[in-house]
Amino acid sequence: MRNCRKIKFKGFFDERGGLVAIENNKNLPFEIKRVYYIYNVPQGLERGFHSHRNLEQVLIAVSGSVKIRVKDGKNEETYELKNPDEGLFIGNMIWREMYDFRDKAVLLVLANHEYNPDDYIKDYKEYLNISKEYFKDKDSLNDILSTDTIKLNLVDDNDAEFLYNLRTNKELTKYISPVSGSIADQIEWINKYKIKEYQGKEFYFCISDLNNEKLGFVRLYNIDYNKKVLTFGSFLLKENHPKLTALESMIIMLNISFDYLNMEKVELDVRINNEHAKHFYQRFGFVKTKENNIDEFYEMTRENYDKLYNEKYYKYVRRKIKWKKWK
Ligand code: T46
Repeated sequence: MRNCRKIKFKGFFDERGGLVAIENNKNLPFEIKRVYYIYNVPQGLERGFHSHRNLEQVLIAVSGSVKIRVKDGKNEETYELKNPDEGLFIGNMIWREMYDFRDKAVLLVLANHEYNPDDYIKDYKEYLNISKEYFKDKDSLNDILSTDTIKLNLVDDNDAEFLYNLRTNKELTKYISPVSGSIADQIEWINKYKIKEYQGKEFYFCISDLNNEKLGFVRLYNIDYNKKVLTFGSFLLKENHPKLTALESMIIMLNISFDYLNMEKVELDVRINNEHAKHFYQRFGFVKTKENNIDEFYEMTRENYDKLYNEKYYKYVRRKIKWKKWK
């Protein structure tokens, strides 16, 4: 489902009850400009039946429960909100219908804009036309993140268990920091990451094969749009992954960095004793720039990338996609 997802808030629970705190841009992807709530909805009545051109909101059932049917013009999904420590982020261009209000439901809504009646699209046919156009460009992101053998998807809650399994695997995490805690902690971590993703500060991908078997993860972070440099890392593949997975993932990451995010340089660091990774990056065309007692630092410039792409990488992905610029 595009532009819509559940958010889990951290709850503080003790014998006195629970407390959830929400702060702009911390555990909420935007700044709150308006708060409203819907309550006393007679049983069986439905509300909504519209989309917003620009407005983004988070809906929370602070009491009782409510179901939300959302549509993006192509997909449809139903979410049930019944816990005050979870919310539903609904971005712009999403059709919503709220129904089945139960148990004295109070639906709290946090919105990133003041009320504006012109922002509503209330006619479903009109919505379908506008949303089709709107999502056309956005879809290209997922369409091109694939080769003949793998595809990449931006990480979400459904990847938490796999992420947990890989990051608690001692062998695999010899050279990166392992995680402690539980799958629930990974979900919370992913939720925090999603805010950075929304702000264009970081992109974390789950790599899978074309049968949807998950193979690993890779991340672009420290994205600096002024200096046009970012860091590549958190590259983790499960044991016995197909032979070309690392190479193909790397090529897609560089394609995104240079041709979508418009970077001039991609940097990475690797533990000095991680011979396998060092060898891989060097063979791939990364150039070592410095080292300290713990890490070696490598970089790939745009010039180098363009050259290597045509000479070496092209045959693996067979196309270099010119992305629309992010910024
Ligand atoms: C949405 C869903 C989740 C205002 O005057 N100011 C406001 O900020 C809002 C939200 C509404 N109104 C007025 C406009 C209507 O005369 O309140 C009346 C009821 O609003 P509406 O029929 O739009 O309510 P819902 O439940 O169908 O939709 C509301 C929000 O409008 C909408 O943005 O996403 O909740």
